[in-house]
Amino acid sequence: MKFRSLLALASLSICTSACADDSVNLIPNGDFASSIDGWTCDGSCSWTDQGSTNDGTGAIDVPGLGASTITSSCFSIAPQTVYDLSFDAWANIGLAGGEFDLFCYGYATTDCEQPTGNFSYTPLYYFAMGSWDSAQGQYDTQADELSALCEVHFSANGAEARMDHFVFTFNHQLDDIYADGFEVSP
Ligand SMILES: [Ca+2]
Repeated sequence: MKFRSLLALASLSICTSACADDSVNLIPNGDFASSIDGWTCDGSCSWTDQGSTNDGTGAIDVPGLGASTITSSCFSIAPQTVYDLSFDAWANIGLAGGEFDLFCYGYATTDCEQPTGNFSYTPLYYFAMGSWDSAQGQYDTQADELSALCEVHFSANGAEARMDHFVFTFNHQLDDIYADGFEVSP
């Protein structure tokens, strides 16, 4: 078998194993299936059955003058990897607008105890007034990162706010084989 064919096979097998993980959402309870378990708030928050999708799952609900930050639990990530992330937000704020800023932070330990200083920032400027809006971003992990957590800092001008459908999924690895250009078919 020619060298190029072997390379193609090697790339295919890498894609097969990596692509199998594409749909795995790494954020624990990112869809608030039946509770806000795994999430913490810096003020009052609760579970609501009014989620962003019609899949029968709920959302995290923050009353006006409730929390201003919600934080996920810690989850495992792979070093040198690009992840896609997204989330949905809802508020009842009239014409004033609001802002939901998603931050995801990386840690060099498996338990989110040793921050690396690396993070991603995905802002959602909200003007939808009583309907769901969404934001998408990416997070590139460093060579020393093994865990992460995400949190939203938000300002909804004292109005009720909801967040739902947090997704953090594998996009691609930053390995040498990709840097060499073999991700492109010959
Ligand atoms: Ca949901």
